[in-house]
Order: sequence, then structure tokens, then C-alpha cells
Amino acid sequence: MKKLYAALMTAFDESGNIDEQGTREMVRYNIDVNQIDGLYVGGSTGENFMLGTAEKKRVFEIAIDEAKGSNIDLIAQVGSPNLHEAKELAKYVTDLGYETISAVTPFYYNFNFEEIKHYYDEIVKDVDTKLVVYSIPALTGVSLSLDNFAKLFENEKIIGVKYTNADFYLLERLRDRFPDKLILSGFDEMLLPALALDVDGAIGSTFNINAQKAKAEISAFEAGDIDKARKLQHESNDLITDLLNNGIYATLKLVLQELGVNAGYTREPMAKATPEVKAGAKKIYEKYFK
Ligand code: HMN
Repeated sequence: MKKLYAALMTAFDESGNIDEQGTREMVRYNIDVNQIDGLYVGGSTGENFMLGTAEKKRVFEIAIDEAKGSNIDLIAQVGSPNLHEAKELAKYVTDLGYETISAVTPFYYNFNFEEIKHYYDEIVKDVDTKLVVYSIPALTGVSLSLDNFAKLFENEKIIGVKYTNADFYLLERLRDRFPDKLILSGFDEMLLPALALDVDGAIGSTFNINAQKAKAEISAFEAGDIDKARKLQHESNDLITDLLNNGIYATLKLVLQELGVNAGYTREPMAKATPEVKAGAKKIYEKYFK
């Protein structure tokens, strides 16, 4: 059975400080209501790249603490162009009990592939945890080729990739060349074509509120009912289109509030939700969740 992971959001209070209780509530909601298979902690959706090191550690602590007793998978995204920080976080989450880490490709400085390979080898060097490469070219500007992945995967601690990329040719080539590597799809609106190319599961922001439908789609796909899977993807994409048009992170949090979860605010420099965004989120809630 293919797995569904929610990309955990971080709740902030109005001043931009981490709201621990709200963040815990989102972990609980994913476990109790969404019955999610796992959480991706510290990713884009967690607004991780706007957090300081101590704050990242706190989010990792909160997630594993709140999830204890459940048997969901937790993946900690520790990557950062600050390699010292990435290594420190890899060690930190390993000591906390995370079994899998992930690291975004280092961004901003146009690192060459040798530098990127060095970055990944260094992150896993002193820890026992396995690593999933986080590839998201649209946000990082870093594209990895098939041969680049082959070189990264030579390190046996590097077990797969979170693939947030619309290049399905490369995805097909990856699956064909690395049948034993873990490939987790990252674009929720492209879940069905990714399933068709035999990904092992998916990680996404919208699964925080749309997990039931995504799981039903995976089940339909696995049962061979492609018409049903396509219909469910179509329904999800109506929702995802509305979320994207209204500002995805703020809207996900506002919809979660409507669902009774204290998801808090986004952090600056992300803009605070305007009255129009709030009204848009309410409409989305009423259209899809009432
Ligand atoms: C993460 O790192 O938090 C997510 O897993 C990223 C995930 O791939 C999301 N991508 C971004 O937010 C950039 C998607 O769930 C995305 O939000 C969704 O497909 C709508 O485009």
C-alpha cells in the first residue's frame, strides 16, 4: 500500500512566535482524523526556511513528542545551505528518535554537483538515519539529472527522493533505474500521474485537510479503478486550484481553523491574511468541507 504523508504546518501566534499548542493540534489532527501514514516535518509547508536553528529543533521535538504512541512514520527535513546547521539538525533529530531524515538540495549559490554530493555525504556521515533527498527545482532552482541521482544513491544511507517536480519523464527513468529506492511524490495535484509511474507514496501540504480523498484515490488506483481515481483527482484539483488562488499556506491554516484546529498564522515575510483571503478561505471551507 502506498503511503500518504502530510507536510506538517507550523502554527505561529500573531507576533510570529511558534505556537506550540497549535502545532501539536495539527499533529493530532493528522493522526486522529486524517489517519495519515506519516508526517514530513520541517519542510516548505512548515515554513522551515524562515525559522532559526533553535526553532527548527523545537518543531522536531513537538512533532515526535505528540506522535509518540502512534505508529506513523516521521521524516525530519534538516537541509539548509548552512551545512553546519544541517549536520547539527541531522544529529539532533537522530538523537530524538527520528529514523528518516530528508534534506533539500542546497540552494541560493548555484552549487555544482560535486558540492551538492559533498553536502549530502556530509549530512549522513555521522548519523545512522537514512536520508531522502528533497528535490524541488521550482523553489530551489536546483535540478538533478538521472546520473546525478545515481551518484547520490551510491551512498547507501541515501535511500530515495521526495520528488516535487512535474518532470514525469525523469520520474519514469528514476523508477526504472532505481526500483528499490523510495520515491515520494510531492505535487498533490499530480498524484495520479505519479501513482501511474509507481511512486511509493506522496507527501503534500493539502493532505492536512484533504487526506481522506487522497487516500481514496490511492485505494482506487491500487484496485485498478482508474476512472474513480481520476474523478477523485479531479475533485482534489478543484480544491487545490482554489487553495492556490487564495494563497495556499494561509488558506490551509484558515480552513484548519474552521475544522476546529488552532493552526495559527503564517510567519512574516509571508503576508498576513487579509479580510479577502479570510473570506476566500471561508468559502473554500463551505464549498468542500460542510
Ligand atoms: C513540504 O516540503 O512541506 C512539502 O512536502 C512540499 C509539497 O511538495 C508542496 N509543495 C509546496 O508547497 C511548494 C505541495 O504539497 C504543494 O503545496 C501542493 O502540491 C500544491 O501545489
